[in-house]
Amino acid sequence: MDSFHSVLTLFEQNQSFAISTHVNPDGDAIGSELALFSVLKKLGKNVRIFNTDLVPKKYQFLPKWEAIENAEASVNFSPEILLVVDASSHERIGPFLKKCLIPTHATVNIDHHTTAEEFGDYNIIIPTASSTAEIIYKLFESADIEIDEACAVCLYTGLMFDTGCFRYSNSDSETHRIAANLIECGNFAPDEIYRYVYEHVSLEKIRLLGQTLNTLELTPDGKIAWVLITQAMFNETKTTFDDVEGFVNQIQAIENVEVAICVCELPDGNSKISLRSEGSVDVAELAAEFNGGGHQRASGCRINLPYTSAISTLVESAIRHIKTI
Ligand SMILES: [Mn+2]
Repeated sequence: MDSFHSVLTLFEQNQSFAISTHVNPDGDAIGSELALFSVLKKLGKNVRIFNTDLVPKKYQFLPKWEAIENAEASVNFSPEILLVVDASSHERIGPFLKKCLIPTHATVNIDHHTTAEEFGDYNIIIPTASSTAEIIYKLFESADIEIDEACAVCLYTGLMFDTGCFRYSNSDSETHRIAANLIECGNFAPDEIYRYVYEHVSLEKIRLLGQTLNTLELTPDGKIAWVLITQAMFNETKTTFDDVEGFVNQIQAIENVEVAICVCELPDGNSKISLRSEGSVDVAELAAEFNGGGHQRASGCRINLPYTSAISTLVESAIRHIKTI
């Protein structure tokens, strides 16, 4: 690929690099940053990583995670090259970094989101790739760059996270082949990585999940299921909106459920919605009715209504979508 070649040439011809990613970084974001970091370090480059948000606890097993610095630390660093990974848009690295982290030579944007903007001087955007980690793997592979153990662990974590542990439809034979190669290069046990990422759930979150499941309701035919999380539930369990991650998938997993809806009461009394579909209903279309967006099987929107009205409006809409299939 031409864009691979241009970016590899930048690696050769420049000495100082900064790396960043989106706010609230996930496994793919952090794994991709650290994989680039380890390879550039090995090439003898001056390289630093700056993120708006801290590394979540569950990713604090990744090799060299401590190297990730906060946004303010970037003020006296003027890199030749800025590498932005998995971000969708320049804004998503956070306002401070967008304003202050300016490379003297070029910005490189590496991403796999279908909505990714071409904000870089160089853009490697591959929407068919499962993850940014997969793109970085292919970038290294194309130049015969050695993927050492640290790099392999980071890329595997990105791949695993963005494919939902190889459960989503973005996971195919190629994703599995890459995963197998990474396991061989990295000499690690995949189950150990799984445990780090998914089995460090806080007790508070489990209590919130318990309360959330108590609110479960279904349409009489069992095809639409929804749960509700109120501000009172957050307060009582000492949790925040971040802890809701993954709940809607549990509802989607119920037998016969075609559309799963998770409604969250916002501090201002309005509602934030996550939607999942097993495939028959396009929940991106459903979300679009409320100015939201996403993918066919996973989407979200905000509805400026209290949760009771938001739920009835959404369920009615979902019923219409199921009828038109
Ligand atoms: Mn990603």
